[in-house]
Amino acid sequence: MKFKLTKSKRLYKAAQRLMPGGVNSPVRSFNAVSGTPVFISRAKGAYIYDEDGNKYIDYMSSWGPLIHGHADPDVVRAVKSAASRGTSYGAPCSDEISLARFIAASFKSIDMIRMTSSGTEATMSAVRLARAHTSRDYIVKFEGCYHGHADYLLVKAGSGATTFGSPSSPGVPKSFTDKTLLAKYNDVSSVQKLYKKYGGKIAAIILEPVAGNMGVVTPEAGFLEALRKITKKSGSLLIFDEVITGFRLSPGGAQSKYGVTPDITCLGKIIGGGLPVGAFGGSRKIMGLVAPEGPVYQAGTLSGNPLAMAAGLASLTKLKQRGNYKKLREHTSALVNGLSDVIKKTGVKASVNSVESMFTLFFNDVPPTDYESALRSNTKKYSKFFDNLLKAGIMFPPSQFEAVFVSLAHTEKDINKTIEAVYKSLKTI
Ligand code: KE4
Repeated sequence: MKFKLTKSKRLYKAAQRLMPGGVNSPVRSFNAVSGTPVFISRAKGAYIYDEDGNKYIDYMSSWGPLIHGHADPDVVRAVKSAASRGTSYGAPCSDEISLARFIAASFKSIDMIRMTSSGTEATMSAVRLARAHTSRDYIVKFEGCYHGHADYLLVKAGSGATTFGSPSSPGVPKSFTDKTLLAKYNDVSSVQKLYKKYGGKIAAIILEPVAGNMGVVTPEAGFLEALRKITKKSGSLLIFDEVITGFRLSPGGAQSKYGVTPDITCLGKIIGGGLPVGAFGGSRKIMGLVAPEGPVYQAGTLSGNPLAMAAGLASLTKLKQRGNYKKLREHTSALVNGLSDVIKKTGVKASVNSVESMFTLFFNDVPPTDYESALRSNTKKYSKFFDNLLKAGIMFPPSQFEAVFVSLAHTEKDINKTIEAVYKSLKTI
């Protein structure tokens, strides 16, 4: 069947009249690649289907949450059952305790946790909490890391902020970002320089312990340990934004994989099983400052929503079953090894950064180690590559500066089909 996007094109036109860029989140607009976003009609397991009936092997996984794939039967059953008892109470429910208990048992840095409805709220609240705990105002973030769209974090931010060329967005008064200091990922000296100048005024360092939002960039040996040492010595806090890596890299996230314990952890995506969720957690001493126990105000109408709690619990409980992380690792390495082979075979200037079940294929002969090197990737080639794959029924993320996610629903057959499609796509570039 000839690949066509007639219905998506029509829907896109209607959407553009009602929503900025026709979408509710910029990266979905495909502006960075082919241009017409596909409108999805349904999804199941590793596959998504658009309104024109095209079927895709999905590696976006809704930007990370769907570690079991789409419409996982256990997650759907949990959501249906919760919904039959009401969709939101505006009052506490026992599933909030169950999910909080599950997460606290998985992350030794977390005694207490506050649920939110997005990763943005989680990181925004974590920074406020760190500032209150230390009575200091400055924060350090890394170029290329993305922590959601809170004003003072939209500075040289990755993900869509980079894709659409507004890493430091208009509409954010300079005074809001004056206290946001920028360092270079994997460059400890850039952090030391900031601490030399601002040391006693820095409340916290916030980072993605494995960056997913400049494409996948992994921490070099000693980098995370150095940040832990610097923050401890200066009385500032270390915040790990594990919205992507939490429960993806290991049952205890990046902090358990790399053996570095932060003071505050931000979570999202996987812990909500595909429903709106975020969370931030830490020691009793730090989290005890959060209202109503403490003075640091933080709130949310749908925080701890019973459906999101039920979906998250079902997803995490299932993920804990033996052999799942091993299966994710094996499938991802089969795919990544296959991609490296076809890159070599075609001679295309490209490289892959990968860790556990997330990776990025960069059109860059040197695997990026920071924002600067990631930005040297050839985004025009990525756009062509993405488009070829789309037409071959493979959905990679529609931007060079995002992560590809492998789920437990991807089969060996899917992996082999993907390698073949990448080979064909690279040959035409
Ligand atoms: P949300 O507010 O989008 O739930 O989470 C913000 C966030 C925080 N921290 C990290 C490490 C994140 O990756 C994100 C959001 N990720 C992007 C994609 N890389 C979400 C996709 C989108 O913006 O539509």
